[in-house]
Amino acid sequence: MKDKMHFNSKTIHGGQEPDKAYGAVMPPIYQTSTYAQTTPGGHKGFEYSRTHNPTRQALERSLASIEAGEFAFAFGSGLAAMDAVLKLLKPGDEVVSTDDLYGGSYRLFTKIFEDFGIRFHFVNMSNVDNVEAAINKNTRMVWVETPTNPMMNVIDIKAVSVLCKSNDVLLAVDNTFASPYIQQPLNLGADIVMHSATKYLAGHSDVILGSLVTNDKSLAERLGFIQNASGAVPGPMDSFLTLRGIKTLHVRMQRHCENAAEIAHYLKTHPKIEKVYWPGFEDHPNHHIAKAQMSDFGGMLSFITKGANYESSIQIVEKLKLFTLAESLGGVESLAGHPASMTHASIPKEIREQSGVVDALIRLSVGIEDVRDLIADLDQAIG
Ligand code: P1T
Repeated sequence: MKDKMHFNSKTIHGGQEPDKAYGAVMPPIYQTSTYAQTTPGGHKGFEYSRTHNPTRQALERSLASIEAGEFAFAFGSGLAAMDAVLKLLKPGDEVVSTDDLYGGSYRLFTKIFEDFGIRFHFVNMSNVDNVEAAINKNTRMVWVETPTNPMMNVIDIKAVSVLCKSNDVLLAVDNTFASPYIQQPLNLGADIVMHSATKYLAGHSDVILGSLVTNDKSLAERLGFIQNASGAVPGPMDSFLTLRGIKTLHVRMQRHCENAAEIAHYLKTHPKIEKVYWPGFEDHPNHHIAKAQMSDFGGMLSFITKGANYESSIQIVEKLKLFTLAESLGGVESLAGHPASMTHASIPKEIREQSGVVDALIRLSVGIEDVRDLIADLDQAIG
């Protein structure tokens, strides 16, 4: 029965059983580093919390269920999860990555892993031919972020996966912006799906956590080994909070999507707005792919006001009252950000501008407040 559940039941029940000790409906926060053994190796399945912890295990089972995967691993942050994926590689290996992606991901690739002899090619994946052109005999992995942060480009996961399979290349997808409510990359041919669970999965801006899910047993064995050997695991409290967040993912996402759609349309017809980046518009370059691979368009959007520059965009985000000026996204409260000086500041200006992350760009993470209040706030800030 539980195997056949629909998504909106999986968020609540997927992989979950009442706790074996006392029947607690929510898994207890097993705040322990170690477990008593009767004889060396004689234990109840847990020996040390870097390796396994019952609260983290409950979260990992939930993550596997909602991403339609078999094996899941939780990490201390989204970047720690990415770090584990990159440790599948060896010096000399090459990665083809989305050119428009979270600044911290770009920094991890270029400032850490390039020093270990891994080469990254950043390409515009809105056109899948660009991925094919960048693959060579050393390519081991394609890294896709879709929708992209912050330009909201949409990449055809299925088409990239066909390309990866024919070239014997791993496909990893950062599903943070969409969430599994909207898009399930493993079902579209990805080998690994990664999340900054800090965002929509946990959903309340109160935890930093990352996750990986795969259906491939040998990849799972290697990722599990890396998780334990490198040790970037989340604690039981953060695992508990993320698991609690997931239980309302579907109802939160529905409202995030509705509110973002309304705000996108409001901005598009606003006389002071130059451009709105949101995949739900029919004139979005990959709207047809978004419609095919996503069940809705998400809670994120970016925009530029007419004649805007660095200073005028900063003025707008400072004027907002209900939208909080902050890094991050995906929480119940609305956030506004200025990518050039905040989330994407670690990407050199000339490189970020090539993918559209100009000084005038403003990014919104639309929360689940009453949308009339959010529009009133934007109205007074844009003027
Ligand atoms: O912050 P952390 O949990 O380590 O996740 C990193 C990360 C990875 N992938 C994507 C698509 C992300 O957006 C992030 C984190 N992003 C922000 C903090 C932000 O404001 O964009």
